[in-house]
Amino acid sequence: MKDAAPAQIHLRDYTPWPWEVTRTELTFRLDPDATRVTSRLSLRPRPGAAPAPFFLHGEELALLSARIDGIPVSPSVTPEGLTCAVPDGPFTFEAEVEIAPAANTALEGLYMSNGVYATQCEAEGFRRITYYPDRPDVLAPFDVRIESDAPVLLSNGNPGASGPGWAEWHDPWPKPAYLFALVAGDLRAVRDRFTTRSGRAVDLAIWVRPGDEDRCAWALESLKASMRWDEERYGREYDLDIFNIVAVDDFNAGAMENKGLNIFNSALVLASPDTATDSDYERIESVIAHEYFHNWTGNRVTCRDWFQLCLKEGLTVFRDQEFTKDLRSAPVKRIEDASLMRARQFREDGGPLAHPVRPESFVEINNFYTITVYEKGAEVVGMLKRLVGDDAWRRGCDLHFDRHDGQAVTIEDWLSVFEEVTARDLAQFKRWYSQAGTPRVSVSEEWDGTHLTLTFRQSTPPTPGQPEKAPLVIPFAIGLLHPSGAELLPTTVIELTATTETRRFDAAALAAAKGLDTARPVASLNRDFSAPVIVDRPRTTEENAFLLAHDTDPFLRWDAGRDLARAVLCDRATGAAADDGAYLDGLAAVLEDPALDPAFKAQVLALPSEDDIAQTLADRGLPPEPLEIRAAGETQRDRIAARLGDLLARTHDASATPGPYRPDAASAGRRALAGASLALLSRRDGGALARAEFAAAPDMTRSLAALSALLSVGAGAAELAAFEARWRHDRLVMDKWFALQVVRAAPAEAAATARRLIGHPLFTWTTPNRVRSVMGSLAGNAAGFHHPSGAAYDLYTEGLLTLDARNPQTAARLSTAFETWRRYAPDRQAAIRHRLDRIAATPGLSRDLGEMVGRMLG
Ligand code: 0A1
Ligand code: ZN
Repeated sequence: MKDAAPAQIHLRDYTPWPWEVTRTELTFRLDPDATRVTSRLSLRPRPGAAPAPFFLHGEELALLSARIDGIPVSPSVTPEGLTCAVPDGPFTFEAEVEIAPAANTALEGLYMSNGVYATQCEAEGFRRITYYPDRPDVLAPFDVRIESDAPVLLSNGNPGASGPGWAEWHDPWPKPAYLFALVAGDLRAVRDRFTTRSGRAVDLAIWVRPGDEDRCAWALESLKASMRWDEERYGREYDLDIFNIVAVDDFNAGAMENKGLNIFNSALVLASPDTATDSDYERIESVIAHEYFHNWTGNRVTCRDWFQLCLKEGLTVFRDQEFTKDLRSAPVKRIEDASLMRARQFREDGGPLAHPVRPESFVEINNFYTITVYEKGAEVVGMLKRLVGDDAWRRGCDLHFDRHDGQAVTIEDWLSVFEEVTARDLAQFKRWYSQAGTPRVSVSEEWDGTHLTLTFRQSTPPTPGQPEKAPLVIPFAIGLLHPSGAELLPTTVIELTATTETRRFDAAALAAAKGLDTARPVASLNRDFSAPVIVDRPRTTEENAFLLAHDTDPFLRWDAGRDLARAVLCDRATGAAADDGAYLDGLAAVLEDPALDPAFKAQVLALPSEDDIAQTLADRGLPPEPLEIRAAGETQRDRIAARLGDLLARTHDASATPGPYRPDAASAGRRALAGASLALLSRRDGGALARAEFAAAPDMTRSLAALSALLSVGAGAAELAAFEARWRHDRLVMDKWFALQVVRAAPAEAAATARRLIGHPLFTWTTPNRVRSVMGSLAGNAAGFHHPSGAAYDLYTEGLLTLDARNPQTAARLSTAFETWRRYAPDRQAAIRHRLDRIAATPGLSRDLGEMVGRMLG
């Protein structure tokens, strides 16, 4: 267990470490219960450093011996690390420690997953391997020797000498300890080769458990595509002779960019048409790219301290988003990213866990690998690119890489290269990094018969610790449309900098130039989701219908359709009269339009999430009632099926993808549309078509779509059993089986379903994917999670506590299910508060979960 009263760490307290590590040599003698790690650090004082005690981080280590310059010493040891007296000049520090990887269920440091040794050192896991200055601004070249009878022994960098039972690795690129990795076990490689554009031959290998070799082809293709893309788009080449990726089943996150040895959650590597869905394929492609891109944005240029996390994460997410846009459909990807921001980041930004993209304090850094740091961080990078333009963007990135290669830097360093390249002052823009909360841009319009005047007013609500907000630089893309549907003003980016700004457009002249009559135009606001803000300019049903039919910006078309759906669902959920005529007409027109991409149609066909409706109601001061929201969605789906049934049937049939499964975006889009149509059609036929499709499903995408459609109409018991019988042996497919039942359970049955699955022989608290498939899915079933019986709250609370004793990081992440508690009516607030209080009062709570619950209650 961690500290009882842990301290806050503040950005303002940063000081550099007084020493430099010129070389790190490590030897591992692996054993599940008693691994011996010997370390030899070559150190010298950092020039100009003030005298300070020599402290090395270390947690849960048994120190066996320590030596300075070869002479035994007895450091003073605390649960956080060791301190000892050291010489004034250069010296070596050696230590031998013992650790127990098999007992490590927290999955931080060195642990075991199905008999394979693996590491996870970001953010502060290396200190569970040996004593070290475990901070990202201490960089060193690493030499590693592994002794073990495991057949495969891997670490970072290039391979050195090896023999039976041992192997050596040398990483020439200085790196912080968080990028260290070691893997050992019975693994098989699927290999390929990549030649960089300057001619370096790189051996690529994906290491998996025996039997999984035939599920690596997609990950390898994605890796090669990423390597090529980074050369073409950013001029960045790979810099070692070898690039290894290892898939492990037990992993707290998605994947990790350790230098030359990426370690992945197996769910983000392994794919075959039989076992993985189209979304899995897309995710794998983007996460492989994300980790690969970190080689430059994160590894070659790293972060000075953990407050700068967005420096590597925001930028790398932005780069992986660009990669997906280039390989797939840019508008569809933009809609996905904007939906994620609105669904998850706006929710975080509007609740008790809100924090800036660059936080200013933390108790446990693992709690800040958030949607805000990653996704809002990427949006901030995207806004920067939009503001400086493509050309300056590339020159700025080049300068960043040239200037800071091998360094650990800050957001100030990052912004200053763009200031230099553009001669533009980015001081105000920097507020995006320091101010939490989702900005609102309210837009009012004035029409005088010839001119349209738009007035923009920006504000950012108070967030924890930040009562007052200053205006931001907001690149706000707009367009104007003539009532005939013609575009009068093509996409134009307005830079909003003051609290209130006004722009006047000569609509008469714009119309005349196109040979059109003068008429009041319709404004299309925040095109392409150009800024991560809430636009406060309620659109009428007519305006939404018009934009859905005519806007040239695909994001706005989708957004207008979403607004129509949201209005209908909010009315239904609050018992108001709902008129869905315009919405249904708009849907029909989209489905009938042969020019539209099927993937886009599938996005338009999806209803807003229950959480979206809950938040919309809460914003209007109406406490949301999750059961009513569920009922509103069910009614609406029935109505869509009744009204558009024939069209949906035609859409479904026309979206067939005959022939062998291909994971490309066009095929996946057709399957997405077929699946969305099937779900709605099942409401008319009681699941008959879905049952037939399930029986004949040629791949996992269609099998799961059919099963999901069946479960959502209360059918599918036989199919669930058949699915289990077929896939029992396959952990990744079984995660889908666990998750789907909980997500699709009726509200009154969700908690009982989850409880039953926790009792299933294949359930385990030690594999995060499995825990998330039940617990995460329960939180995702909003009407089930918030059922008035409180059964889900109880189960979830028990689950968090059970998990916390084994894996604090994953428990802390799952606890965010409660972050919205203040949006509900008083009785439900009290019910959730009671559970949060119970968690907070639990003796021995981890620092991770303790901090989260404290902030949520705070
Ligand atoms: N840097 C990784 C994410 C990551 C972060 C923390 C982890 O364990 C605590 C694991 C992975 C990425 O952005 O992909
Ligand atoms: Zn990352």
